[in-house]
Amino acid sequence: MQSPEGELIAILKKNKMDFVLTLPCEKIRGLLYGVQKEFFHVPLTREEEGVGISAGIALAGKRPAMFVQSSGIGNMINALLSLTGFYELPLAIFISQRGIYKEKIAAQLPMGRRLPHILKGAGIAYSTIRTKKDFRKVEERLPDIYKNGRIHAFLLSPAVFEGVCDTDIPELPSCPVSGRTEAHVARKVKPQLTRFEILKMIAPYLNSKVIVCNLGFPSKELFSVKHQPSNFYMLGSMGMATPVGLGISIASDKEVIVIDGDGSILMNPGTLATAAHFSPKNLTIFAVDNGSYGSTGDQPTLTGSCVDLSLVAQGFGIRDVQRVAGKRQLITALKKPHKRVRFIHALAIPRNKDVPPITLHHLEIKKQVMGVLES
Ligand SMILES: Cc1ncc(C[n+]2csc(CCOP(=O)(O)OP(=O)(O)O)c2C)c(N)n1
Repeated sequence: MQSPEGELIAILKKNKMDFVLTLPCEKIRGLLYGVQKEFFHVPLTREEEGVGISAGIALAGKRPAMFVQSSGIGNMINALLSLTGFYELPLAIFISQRGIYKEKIAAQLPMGRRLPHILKGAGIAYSTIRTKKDFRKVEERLPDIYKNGRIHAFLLSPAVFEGVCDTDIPELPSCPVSGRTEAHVARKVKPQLTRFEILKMIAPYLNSKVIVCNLGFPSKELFSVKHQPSNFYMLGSMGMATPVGLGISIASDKEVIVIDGDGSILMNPGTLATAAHFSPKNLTIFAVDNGSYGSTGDQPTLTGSCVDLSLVAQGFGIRDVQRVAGKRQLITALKKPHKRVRFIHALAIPRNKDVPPITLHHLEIKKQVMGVLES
């Protein structure tokens, strides 16, 4: 019997799909792996970017399809309406709809559950895919999308792909460490530690500082390594850790450390310019660069190949940039006094630690952090 991934891919092939553009969700990681192998793959840094690239692909007469998480639709709406819809360009969007089936992450509920209403309000047609039988809706709709220049969203329930990924899908390629930029090699800074190991090592230096931590495994790992009332765990909102930390640092005197990730920084790099502009001396951006979207299954990000986050931070105007990897370098960097915003680029190897979920309610997290900020 064919896997659901295989069935869906067969339909896409039959309909002569040319390009797939992806930003991962762990609920469809098997499907992502499959489409990547079968079609020309464009890995995205932000979902909105994919709408633009798809428009270009469609203008060139080819057939694009995007694979994203429901949260990513929030990053796409303007471009979908003012570009794809406005110019009547075709786009099939396959959305991993969170918040509707065995959801463990509460922050996925607001966007995931409202998604049909949001699409309706935006005038974007959609079909719900609850079981494999619903794939016939994909078969029915695809010809119209590409023939008549329409946008159509397919809302994929995690139930459809439940359980199959782990058995059927070969290992995802891990971060191509050897492909890291020459600058890394020249400075002999090679990743040695996982994110979890790094967090354990820096934990004593986080004491009583305000910590804003990246979503997913980074927050869960920090919670298990060192919980303190001044930790603000991002439970959703990819790309927003650094902006939140910047906001706190310009509105208070407290020392703030943002623990961010390469995928999240690539999703919203412009905020580094704003940080450089204000250059708060109480702000540290600690970028754990494991060359992958760790929380969704270690799909490689482009820092594993062409992007050097140290140079990115410098290019956006941050003057205090340090690239570190081993324990001694990590600690020295954190202990060093700083007079302006600093960017500590911590190279890491991929992999998550199997840690329990965060047991605090999100409003409790807020209350604890606000309590510290008021004091
Ligand atoms: C807008 C949006 N798109 C996609 C996701 C799914 N997602 C959650 S965490 C994550 C990976 C984050 O990667 P990175 O910032 O590099 O941190 P890492 O887990 O590797 O430490 C992704 C893609 C999301 N939550 N929101």
